[in-house]
Amino acid sequence: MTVETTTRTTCPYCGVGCGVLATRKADGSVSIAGDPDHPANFGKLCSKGLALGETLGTAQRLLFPQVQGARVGWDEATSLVADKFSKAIAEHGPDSVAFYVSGQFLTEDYYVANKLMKGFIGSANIDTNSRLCMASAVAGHKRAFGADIVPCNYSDLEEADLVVLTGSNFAWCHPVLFQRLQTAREKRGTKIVVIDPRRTATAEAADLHLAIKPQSDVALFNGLFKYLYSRGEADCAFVAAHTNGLAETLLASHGWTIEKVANACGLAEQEIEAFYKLFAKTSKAVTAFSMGVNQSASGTDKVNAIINCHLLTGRIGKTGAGPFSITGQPNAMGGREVGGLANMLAAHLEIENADHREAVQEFWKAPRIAGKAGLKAVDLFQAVHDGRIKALWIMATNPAVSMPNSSFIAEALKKCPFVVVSDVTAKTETAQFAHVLLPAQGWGEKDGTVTNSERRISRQRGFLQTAGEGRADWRIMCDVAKAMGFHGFTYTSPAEIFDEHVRLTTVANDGSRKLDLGALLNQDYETLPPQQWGGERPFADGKFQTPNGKACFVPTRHEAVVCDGLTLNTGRIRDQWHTMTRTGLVPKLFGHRAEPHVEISPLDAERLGIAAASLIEVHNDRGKSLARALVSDAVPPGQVFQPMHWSSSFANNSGTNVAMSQQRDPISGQPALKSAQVSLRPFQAAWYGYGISVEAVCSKIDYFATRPLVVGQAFECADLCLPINWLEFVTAQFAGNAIASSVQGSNPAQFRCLGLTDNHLAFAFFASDKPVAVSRDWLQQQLGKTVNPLEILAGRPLAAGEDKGSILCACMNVGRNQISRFIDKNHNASLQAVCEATGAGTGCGSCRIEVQRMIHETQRFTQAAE
Ligand SMILES: Nc1nc2c(c(=O)[nH]1)N[C@H]1C(S)=C(S)[C@@H](COP(=O)(O)OP(=O)(O)OC[C@H]3O[C@@H](n4cnc5c(=O)[nH]c(N)nc54)[C@H](O)[C@@H]3O)O[C@H]1N2
Ligand SMILES: Nc1nc2c(c(=O)[nH]1)N[C@H]1C(S)=C(S)[C@@H](COP(=O)(O)OP(=O)(O)OC[C@H]3O[C@@H](n4cnc5c(=O)[nH]c(N)nc54)[C@H](O)[C@@H]3O)O[C@H]1N2
Ligand code: SF4
Ligand SMILES: [Mo]
Repeated sequence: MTVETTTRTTCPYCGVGCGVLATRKADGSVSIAGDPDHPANFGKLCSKGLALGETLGTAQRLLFPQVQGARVGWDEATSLVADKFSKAIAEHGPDSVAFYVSGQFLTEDYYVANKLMKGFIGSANIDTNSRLCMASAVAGHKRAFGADIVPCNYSDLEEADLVVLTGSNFAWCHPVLFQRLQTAREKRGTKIVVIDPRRTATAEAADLHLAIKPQSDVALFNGLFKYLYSRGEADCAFVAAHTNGLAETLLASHGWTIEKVANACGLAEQEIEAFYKLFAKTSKAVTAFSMGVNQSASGTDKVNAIINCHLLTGRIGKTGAGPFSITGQPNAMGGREVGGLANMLAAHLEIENADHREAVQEFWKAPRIAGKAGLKAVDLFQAVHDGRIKALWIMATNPAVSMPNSSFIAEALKKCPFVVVSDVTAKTETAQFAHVLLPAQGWGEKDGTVTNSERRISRQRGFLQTAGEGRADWRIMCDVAKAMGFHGFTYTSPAEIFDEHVRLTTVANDGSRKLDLGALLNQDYETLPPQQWGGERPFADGKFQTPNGKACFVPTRHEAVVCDGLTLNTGRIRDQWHTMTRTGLVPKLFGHRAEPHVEISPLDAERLGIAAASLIEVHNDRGKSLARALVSDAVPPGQVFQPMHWSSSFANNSGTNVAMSQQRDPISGQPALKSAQVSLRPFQAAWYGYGISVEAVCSKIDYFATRPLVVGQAFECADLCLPINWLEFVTAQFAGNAIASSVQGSNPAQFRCLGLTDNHLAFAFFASDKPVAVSRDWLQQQLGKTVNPLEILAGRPLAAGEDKGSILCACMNVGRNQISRFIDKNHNASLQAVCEATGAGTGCGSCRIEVQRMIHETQRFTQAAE
């Protein structure tokens, strides 16, 4: 290829759904930029989106179909899968098989999976990781609006005067949208309230942060409801014309005085009152929510408690106002449109409704149609464990890491007679249990559509040649369906599938369903521009999708949660995506957080004898994991926070979900992934280690966390036992290369060594009885270079000023030391000045909050010193 080609596509990560321009250079490399014309991001991208070009290598890819680890051809793999599924169905009935799919599927993949399971196999045993993500929002929307419809769009965040972010770390998880909000706020003075038990980066940017007790959201919003009503803030005309059921909900909120709310939420009455007052007086108010709301045993009630307040004040369907569920995955919304969850049918038609079933069956010309809801994720894996599921097909998700109680999931997968996994890599925990592994096309190769948080459908377009024999997920399923003898899967392109999906949304739709994509019918799929369904605000006309067209208030119950031990809260960090199969390939995305960690309050750390940067064992009766202690007052005493990302692919004995329980919301079936009861104890490491190596290293010691470098890898490690002989230990465990130089300290845990290949640094290893203190960023840059061995063994540059420190700004590669050196010299520098001088925060901007914190801390320190 000699010319550069630029393709307009969409980011495969979060639900913001940013438009991406991917340019294939003449040398085959790919450069990534934000699409200035995409209405989600107008040219911006976050650290993860900007690093997409570095995830396209094929070294980690699954290239060929495999059966029991051996390469086979597609025909053999396809007929084996078809046979096993057909046999299970013939012997044990359609409910003995299941699909577990993903919000990272394209709409076309999702449509085919759902059609195959519900219309042709005749079971509704298809569930998805969206059960762990959006199920409570879906259930809440259905109860309130009669259908799963998101009332807002992104510009509402910019046009609101108050944005309440609850259960959402917006700054890290939806960074481009957060930047849009911040930019609007600079002009408009938007007030931001953050409701989160932790002081997140988002909370630091807020005007008011309510650090509520975990799981007390329903109390807070029931109290708000009562406050609004009793202060005469209800929009009586709206309530009368457009809602049902006020009386019951009023009754349910009756007892929620500010005092009682303060007690339930563990906050001061003044804080609650400040929030309520602000909400009461600001008619342009958006309440945006995500996993802190949805992933809860009371998730659906939390959603409705929020919606109730918006209905009461008529703040819905209007510019700058509404309850706004923010989706997680790139196509969480598209999956809901095609009905790809166990309790849905298709195109917002209901599985419980016989007319709907008949309409869909007729449209599909399907031999049968699932007559009842299927198993939801947690129940589905329970059924796998019980032996009720004989054949399971997992696509585009890694449940062995992301489902709660992961040891139980591993057991279930191990027991299952037939497991098929479709993925872009074989290096996932789930893939280890597969009888058949099918290589899927990855981002950049595949083609289709996704729908973002504001109901905007965008095209993802391929611009790369497919690695190995990878195939589109829809095509893999169609081939299996055909081999099972089903008609109706003869598509030759995603455009045909999309067209069928679009037509299904118009079936039996006389305007009764707002999900009507009819307008897209005559548009060219290849050039389809991003567009929203349901209009900017689907409820602008005040008509909801309930039988009488009115929205429903839903009485909600606060259940106090008692926890004797510590509450384990879990979630995301800024620069990693889920189980790290893609972001984990990019060295710079480890600059922000390098290894599994647990945030713990200084008080609990002291009480439990946990030193900063030491290792902790997080445990309960389901299992245990190891992680680095990040002592921080961002988490209140009694709570700890562990990111969900790490698994045994990146660190021995890590994995947050070993501790999580199967507890779930009774209505949505969504697991309570934000709260488990755990205990912590110090890991009694006899030594801690840090190393870098050009060659791959893997070790079986207790704790070993690795991350990629541009060349080679870096690792952190620790063990309960001291090696008898360090030289032998290092040679055996870490590197094939001979050790060129070493230093043994007086303390038996102290040891440093390095290895050279042709005079270039091949590896270096440092051990100590305390967490190793060396200049990691500098050392990592020395790998593969000609070095001064003394300098390497010292662990830091002998000349001052060369050490960047850990990377704070992943986009511009700016380290903490660089920033603090500038702040030290320029005490009164503004955030803008620091960013301009150092380059930090001038990419996606999501580290600006942390730069601001560094400035504040220096100023505080200087003031105290003065
Ligand atoms: N960087 C990054 N971004 C992502 C992803 C990623 O993996 N990495 N994943 C995407 C996906 S799929 C999703 S679902 C979204 C998730 O996006 P978010 O929901 O914003 O992220 P989380 O970190 O899961 O959880 C949000 C917050 O809920 C808080 N929380 C915990 N318990 C409670 C509670 O009882 N009440 C309240 N009010 N808050 C509580 C937690 O402290 C946490 O800060 O992010 C998307 N974006
Ligand atoms: N403790 C805890 N657990 C959680 C959460 C939490 O907050 N706390 N959050 C939950 C939420 S909201 C979510 S969304 C889930 C996410 O959890 P998962 O969906 O399990 O996480 P991913 O790592 O995104 O898994 C996607 C998989 O699909 C593969 N893949 C990528 N592209 C393609 C493709 O085109 N085709 C195919 N076939 N495969 C592909 C990737 O390599 C990867 O293995 O985790 C949930 N688990
Ligand atoms: S905010 Fe970041 S992760 Fe989300 S879609 Fe945009 S670039 Fe991708
Ligand atoms: Mo999610």
